[in-house]
Amino acid sequence: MTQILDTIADKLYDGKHREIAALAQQALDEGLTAKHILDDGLIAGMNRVGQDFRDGVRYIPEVMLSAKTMNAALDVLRPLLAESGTPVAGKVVIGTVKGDIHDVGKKLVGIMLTGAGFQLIDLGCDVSPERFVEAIQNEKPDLVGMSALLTTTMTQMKATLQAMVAAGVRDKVKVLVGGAPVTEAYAEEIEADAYAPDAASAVRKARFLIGLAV
Ligand code: B1M
Repeated sequence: MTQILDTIADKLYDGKHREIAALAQQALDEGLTAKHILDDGLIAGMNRVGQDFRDGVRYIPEVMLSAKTMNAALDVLRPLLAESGTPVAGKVVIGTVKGDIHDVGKKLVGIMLTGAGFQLIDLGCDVSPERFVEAIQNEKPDLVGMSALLTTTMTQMKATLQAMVAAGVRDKVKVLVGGAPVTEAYAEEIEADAYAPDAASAVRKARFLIGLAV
């Protein structure tokens, strides 16, 4: 049963983006859940990539291929991760902050929010404070989600919150923050409304923030 998960983790590590969709499908056909495949195959493989990237054993082009592989697998798992009959819960604008191009975690949070019934406006990566403000003015969301993966870009969350205050839109939305270097303490410090460590808790926090049962 775990053989296929080990293979998925290895292929993710090796950046085999053309092979991963078939393997993800095979794992589903073998009866594994999308969450099991995500947590114990894909994310397990990505954690190894992260360690070797940090240690200088893995380089940017290889890591980009691993991210591409992750995205190809998410395309297969998306309908199952997002499966729900939930009526529209609220509208969310989400983006990775300025200077940061990591998009896998943000996408995953978006998939889970969509599955929980949220209408999602994904601004993509490298989103400036001005673009977040513009999206709040145009889309009138209930919630704004910011993702950051770098200690150097998480400061853009504070800059974005300040831009929201300056534009007079801060009190019109709830703000949820997350991403590997972000913590509960940092969220409190910058006066975000909530922090979530992973995609599943992002859904719980989002529901709580807009007053739905968790
Ligand atoms: Co980058 N990178 N990277 N990278 N990269 C990290 C983040 C790093 C930890 C690697 C390491 O050294 N071990 C390190 C950051 C160190 C630090 O600042 N503390 C790092 C670095 C240094 C860099 C560069 C600076 C390298 C360089 O150029 N010298 C550079 C920066 C580029 C930039 O953004 N300006 C860079 C580049 C890249 C690639 C382009 C090669 C590629 C990204 C491609 C892409 O995303 N399309 C990449 C990757 C893939 C990684 C690692 C290996 C994997 C990230 C990932 O996809 N994780 C990463 C190491 C690691 O995290 N293990 C690393 C899987 C994903 C499912 O998890 O994104 O954490 P994650 O999301 C989680 C939670 O964090 C949370 O939920 C998600 C699901 O559970 N979450 C939220 C995320 N957003 C949320 C929002 C929420 C709530 C929860 O609410 C709104």
